Amino acid sequence: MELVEEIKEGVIKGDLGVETKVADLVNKALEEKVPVATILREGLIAGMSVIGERFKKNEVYVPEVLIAARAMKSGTAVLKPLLADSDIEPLGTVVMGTVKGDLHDIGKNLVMMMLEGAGFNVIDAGIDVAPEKFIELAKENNADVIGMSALLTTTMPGMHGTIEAINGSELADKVKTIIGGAPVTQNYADEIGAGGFAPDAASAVDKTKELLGIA
Ligand code: B1M
Repeated sequence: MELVEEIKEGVIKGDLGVETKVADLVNKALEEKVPVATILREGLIAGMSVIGERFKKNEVYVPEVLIAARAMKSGTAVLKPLLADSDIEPLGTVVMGTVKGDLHDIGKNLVMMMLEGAGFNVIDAGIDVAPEKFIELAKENNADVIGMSALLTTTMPGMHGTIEAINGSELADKVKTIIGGAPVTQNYADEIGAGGFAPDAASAVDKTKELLGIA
């Protein structure tokens, strides 16, 4: 099998128990002068997007996604120093956090992994994130998108508060917003004026691309 295809398969299968397999394959590909962009796009990102599609269709579940993400990260860690010197631009920058008062982060982390896997630069704002912090991080990192997660009906209004704060700031025309989390719906997103809603981590990638006009 071609090396890049092996990297893709390595991400899909995950590196459970063979911690460094994908990293080794990436090193081998670099030795063989496979371009960094090819390794990233046709190997690591392609593998993660297969997992994303399977996750959307309930063919795989959270553990498989976590294992694939770990394999992908071991590969991107090898590429990271080279990416800075290459002309590969991230698809965009997303600041992602769980809204104020809410400490749930499993779903948020999955969304982040999928976005990273798709080629976005993702800034982790963490949990219990106040509107001002979302805005500060978005400014600092010149973000294109602010992503908010909420798992409690009582913290969902934090999304509204953050969107209002964004609309009242200099980011109003610059930053798109996307929201999600178990109690969140498209109706709620429409009600509070969010740019987009996604029901799961893989759809969050599709929606983020759509918001930024990326095919
Ligand atoms: Co809490 N909790 N919890 N909890 N917890 C829920 C959410 C709850 C439904 C349980 C229940 O009562 N049946 C309930 C909420 C009820 C409600 O408001 N409707 C609840 C409660 C009440 C609480 C506490 C208040 C309990 C207490 O202390 N009395 C407390 C609140 C603490 C706080 O946040 N202030 C609390 C605490 C906790 C733990 C700390 C113990 C733990 C969190 C650990 C952690 O996250 N590090 C926890 C957990 C684990 C859960 C359950 C069991 C699982 C949540 C989860 O991780 N799901 C949950 C019950 C349940 O859902 N079965 C529950 C898996 C995750 C992959 O799914 O986060 O939905 P999810 O993410 C999905 C999508 O929603 C989407 O993509 C993800 C992947 O597909 N998505 C996005 C998520 N964010 C997105 C953002 C996007 C797009 C898509 O764009 C930006």
